Amino acid sequence: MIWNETIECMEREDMQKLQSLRLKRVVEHAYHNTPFYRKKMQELGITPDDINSIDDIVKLPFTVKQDLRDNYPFGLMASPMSEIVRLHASSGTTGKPIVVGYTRKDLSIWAEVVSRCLTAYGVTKNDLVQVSYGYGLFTGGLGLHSGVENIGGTVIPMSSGNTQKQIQLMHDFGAKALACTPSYALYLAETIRKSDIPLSDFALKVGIFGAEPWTENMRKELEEKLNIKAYDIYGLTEISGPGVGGECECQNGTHLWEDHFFPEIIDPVTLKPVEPGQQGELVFTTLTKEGMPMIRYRTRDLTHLIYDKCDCGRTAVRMGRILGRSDDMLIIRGVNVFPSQVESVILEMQEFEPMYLIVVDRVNNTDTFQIKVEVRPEFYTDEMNKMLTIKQKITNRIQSVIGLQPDIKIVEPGSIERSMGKAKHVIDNRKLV
Ligand code: DLL
Repeated sequence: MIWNETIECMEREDMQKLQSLRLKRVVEHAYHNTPFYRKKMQELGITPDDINSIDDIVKLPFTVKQDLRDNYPFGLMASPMSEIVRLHASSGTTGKPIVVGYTRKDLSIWAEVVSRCLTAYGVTKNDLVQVSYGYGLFTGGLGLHSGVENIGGTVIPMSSGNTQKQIQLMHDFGAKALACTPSYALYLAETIRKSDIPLSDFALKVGIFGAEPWTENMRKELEEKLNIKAYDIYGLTEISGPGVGGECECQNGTHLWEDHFFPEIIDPVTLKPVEPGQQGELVFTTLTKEGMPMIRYRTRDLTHLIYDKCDCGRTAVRMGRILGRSDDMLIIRGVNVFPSQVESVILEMQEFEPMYLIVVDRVNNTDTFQIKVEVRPEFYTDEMNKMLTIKQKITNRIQSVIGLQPDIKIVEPGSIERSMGKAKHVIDNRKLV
């Protein structure tokens, strides 16, 4: 099923015409109503008259997270506060939070794009969806919530936390879909396994997972453990929230709703567009946002785009899995390490629980690279030899994938902290020095 066939399956030429028209309009809106954008465009010697087609987008300046911080709280709003009906914010790890504002129309477009995702996952008006993303300033809870209501489904607004109750209600109400971070889904799966309700008593069929990078191996794990189909949902606060893109039944790339959010991939060093299909940094321009338009916003997310028509019939561009954020990349002894690479190895080995924590430090001017992992109870033994063999196996595997020898620390099952939202997979003590 397709929620908005005209748009989701539009011929590329027609989509480009629509994008051109909308780009011109949003640039005019931003230029005339946001001093920040006007100044940046003036510095480059351009005006909205220079933007006549979507190809002209490369003439526009980039926007980065620091720009949102510098204009905290409302400096980037392009609509008067009397038109802003909702605020969301994201804190990140350092500095001031970033704040975004939505007009009524922005909220209805957000609900529309989430509806496209839900329909692509097979969720209909007859279904119950348990929303276990956090409600509040975080966009996850309320974003999914509006989408479910928009398609006429029944929303269970659980928010995150209170894991026992999550399971009880998911079971009693017969939720067909669960929306939460993949790491929280794992924790829920673990809790179900330990509970006295058998998995077969749940009506759950669909997982709507995002807000953090996750791997194909994690998908397999979640599908097996919860007996569901697990789908990706992507988004970020600056651009609206969840639903900037979502997977379809083919599970072969995340469709981006490019009539509202125009994606580009750039080389993060030269800032030039990469060759089609190449990996680089994802950049978005919001084509219809009124409250707080974003022009060429650098997401820091690393991925690639696929323009071929999908087997599902949609022509909407697809995005490959996000490898990670450029600011999540660790450089350990000169080697680039993404937590998702470590995750992928751990999840393909049956000896380990799908939990890990990377701890990096610097001792005598050399980086240390420790990975804490939990051995599954059925592999846990007092026999030193057997444990050493398992340890050697994972050490070799990680070394061959990453090119760096890790110091593996096997910890007791259950001892790595479980996450109810975005998981923390890295402790980098070097930054403290
Ligand atoms: O995480 C919005 C969201 C909520 C998306 C619920 C999906 C589901 P932020 O807190 O602003 O917004 O974080 C955005 O999270 O730039 C990515 O680095 C990461 N991210 C979000 N979705 C995915 C995903 C929400 N599906 C940042 N895969 C983004 C990988 C993701 N990373």
